[in-house]
Amino acid sequence: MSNYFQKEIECAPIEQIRAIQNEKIVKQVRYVWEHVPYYRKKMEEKGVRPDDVRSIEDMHKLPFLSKADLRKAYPYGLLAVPLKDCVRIHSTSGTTGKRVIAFYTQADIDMWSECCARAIMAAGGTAEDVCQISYGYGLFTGGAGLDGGSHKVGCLTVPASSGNTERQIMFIKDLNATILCCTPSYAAYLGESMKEMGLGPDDIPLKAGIFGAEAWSEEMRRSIEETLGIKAYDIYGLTELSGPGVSFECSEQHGMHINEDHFLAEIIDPDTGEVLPEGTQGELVFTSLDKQAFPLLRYRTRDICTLTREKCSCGRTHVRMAKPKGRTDDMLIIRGVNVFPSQIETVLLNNGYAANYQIIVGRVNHTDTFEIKVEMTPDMFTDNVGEIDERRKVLADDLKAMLGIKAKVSLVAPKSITRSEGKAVRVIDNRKI
Ligand code: DLL
Repeated sequence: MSNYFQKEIECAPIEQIRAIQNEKIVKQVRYVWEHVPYYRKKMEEKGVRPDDVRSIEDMHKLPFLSKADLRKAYPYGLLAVPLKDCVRIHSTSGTTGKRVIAFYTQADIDMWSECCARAIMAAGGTAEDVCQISYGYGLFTGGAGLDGGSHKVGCLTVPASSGNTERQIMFIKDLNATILCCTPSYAAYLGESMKEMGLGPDDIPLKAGIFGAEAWSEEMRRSIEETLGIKAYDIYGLTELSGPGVSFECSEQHGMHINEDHFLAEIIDPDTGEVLPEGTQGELVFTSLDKQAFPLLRYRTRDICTLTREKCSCGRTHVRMAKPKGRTDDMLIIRGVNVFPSQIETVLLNNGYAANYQIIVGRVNHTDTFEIKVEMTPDMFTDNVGEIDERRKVLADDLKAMLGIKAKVSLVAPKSITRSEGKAVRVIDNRKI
């Protein structure tokens, strides 16, 4: 059985993809110039006109858009169609400053659903499947995006949304859910709760999970796959570009194929803005090639990753992005050293811990303090203080080897760190800088 939603595009020769992109970019740049005065002004400031962009080779001439631009233009400044042509908005959970609001026409929603349908089929989904969507529904794009994809594939869609963990498990069992969509941290929590209820992987019908919206490591993938008895697929996206489904993993589980007929990716040096060659790590920049309501050209995602065009044995030809390593704004600079939460997660999982941890950063006498609170698993938990301290020392050493700086490590009781039903909150930065 085919696991492509649109094989002719997903597996098209690269020349054909390039031709599609070249045709679309010329149109899209002119469209934005004519309909988005905010971006037109940026182009004028840079001395670029639509005629200067004849193919994707000319992308570098265009100005970048950043989250700051989106905030400045809030709420309607980047809208390219009359409001009466929009049918939906979604919004980021933005913890700082103004939220970003993205607008969609019906055509934008259809394109987005197709991207998510490609992701579901790549994970083995068919019309025979029951797809339980446990991403939040509402302003967050996770629920609505995968819901649209699930309908396109023809799965029986269970719009469970997030929360109410016992009910989630009951639905999985009673409705024979075969595909689960949620954040990886919530998938891990569901697994943990299942164990507590005395349920193992053989007691549930799930075969695949489509997990994204936050960074997660290979170790976390293996742990979830084992607990739930599934194959776990990564999915990436962001509200500004539509939501989940900008890219997705195939059965190779080796990078996420970017839906290149809709989204053009570049990697840049985050400091200089210079475009970097394939394979080099840098900041991911996206251009939406055919969005109508909220078209973004050269949007800086702040996600750090690499791209590869190496042949993929699944047959898809679209460029793959590595799991984002973190975000430029997630990256903590502690005593001058760059620290990514994902590095800590890798060490924890390699040492047999679950990924339940919190990073607490502060500043005392102009020096950064750095604490990592880590939950023990129930089988590690003991009242033997010496044993716990021994364990703590081993972990502290491994963390220091990975991060290059020393952290105060404390081991805490199972379940004492608050669980998230959506994206996990890992970092508490108390420094006032
Ligand atoms: O998180 C959209 C989404 C929903 C993606 C469900 C996948 C599944 P935002 O809330 O706007 O949108 O957050 C976007 O989340 O720039 C990344 O930093 C991060 N992110 C999303 N997917 C992944 C992933 C949704 N698979 C921001 N791995 C992005 C790592 C991810 N980070």
